Amino acid sequence: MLQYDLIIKGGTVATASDTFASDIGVKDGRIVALAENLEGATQVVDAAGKLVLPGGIESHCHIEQESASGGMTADDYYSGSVSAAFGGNTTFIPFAAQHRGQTIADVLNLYHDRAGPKSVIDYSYHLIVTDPTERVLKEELPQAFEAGITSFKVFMTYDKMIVTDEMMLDILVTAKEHGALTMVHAENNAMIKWMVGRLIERGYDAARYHAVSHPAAAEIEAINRGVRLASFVDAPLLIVHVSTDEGANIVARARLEGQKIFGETCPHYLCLTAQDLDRPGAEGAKYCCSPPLRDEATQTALWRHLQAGTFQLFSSDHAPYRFDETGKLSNGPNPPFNKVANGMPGIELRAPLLFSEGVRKGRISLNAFVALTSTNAAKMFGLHPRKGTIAIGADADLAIWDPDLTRTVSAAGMHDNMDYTPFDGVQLQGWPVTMISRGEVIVEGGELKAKRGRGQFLKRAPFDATGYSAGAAPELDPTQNFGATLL
Ligand code: DUC
Ligand code: ZN
Ligand code: ZN
Repeated sequence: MLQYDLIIKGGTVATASDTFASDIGVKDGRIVALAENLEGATQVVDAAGKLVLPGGIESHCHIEQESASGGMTADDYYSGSVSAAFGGNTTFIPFAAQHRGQTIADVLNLYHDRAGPKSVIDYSYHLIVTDPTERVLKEELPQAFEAGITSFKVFMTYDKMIVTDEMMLDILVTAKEHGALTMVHAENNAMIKWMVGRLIERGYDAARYHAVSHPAAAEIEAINRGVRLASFVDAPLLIVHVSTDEGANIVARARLEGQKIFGETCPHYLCLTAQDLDRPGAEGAKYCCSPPLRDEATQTALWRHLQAGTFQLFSSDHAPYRFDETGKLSNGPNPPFNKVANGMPGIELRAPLLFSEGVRKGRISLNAFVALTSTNAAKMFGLHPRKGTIAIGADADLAIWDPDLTRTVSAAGMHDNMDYTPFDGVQLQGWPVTMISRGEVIVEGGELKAKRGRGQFLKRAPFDATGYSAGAAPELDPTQNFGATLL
């Protein structure tokens, strides 16, 4: 009998810490051998001259999700997962969004029905919590955590989603008690509304004013407040889609103080600027996302923060709305910027952009690339060591990259359900060419080999807060507050 189901032969293996020449032996979907010259498999994949990396984990994307105003993303769990797979990913964690009045159980049932029959890669969800009632906090969220959904996002902006500071404190403490991780969209609602009001009233309604209406100061204020609130109660908090230098500085300082504060940034903040919004007609709408695109000085600063370790995660924030009446133009062919759906596609380009702009241009190491696109997400979201690494016992989730393959990005070359890509015409060097999920080849030779619905729901472990030394504020510490037990 042959010892292995699959051998990946002759590649250069890289993890978040090491790079070495090795074959990989796979049995029953898991890695069982790392050695030179393995023999004896039903199937052999030749990886000579290629890099063999842990499959990417895309931990921030919007798939088959209704926005608060009712619009549906263009990708469902089939097209979204296929596009993710072609972009080097074997796992993704989209959002399951609660709309006010919905129970968490109803939300999860809805998303299980959406994902289960369609996803070609393994998946979980982060909840989006917009209605943190007593029942949600005391019963419904703990049940979701128990079921392995151990992270959720809240919003400090948008009237239909915003949570107050008081609610944030309740939410953060609930998450901390149950080993869950809170994620936050940090922008100051009042500053944005005030800016939008003035701009529209004075006739500045073109897409380029979207960036003006979401000032850097609004993000900085909210990141600062979010970090203060989380640190006050000693709860973990992940600031998603950080788009400003000062916002990143706040994250970095909090981490230096030992706070459980984490940061994420996205390809568009490194590769595009607000100038991209300034296009003829309605074209600029393609580049409306929140937080908005900034400037070149910010790009440089965000690269520096990626290099310095401020950001643990590099995510696409894939939020696909087509450039037609189903998406960006749902409020007419020339909509004012405040009536344009927020978000851009990018799930297939997240890793290739970071590889080409980061690894190939010498800005980050190959191992940092693996950490930012896979390992750190596995650790933060309770999937490690099953996912996010190449080690004995881990799932055989592997991305075989051709580091020299050069391609020019086009919408037609993507596998999502979109009609544009904001990165059109960009030349990238280094692409994933073969994708393996639990030992099964799912992408090869430019073709999808995976069956619809083969992806599995992943029950995730609680958040691991080991190694963060700060405690709650003295006023919450019974040894310093005259004995009051408040947490
Ligand atoms: N936040 C996101 O994370 N994605 C799209 C829009 C938004 O507000
Ligand atoms: Zn957001
Ligand atoms: Zn998002």
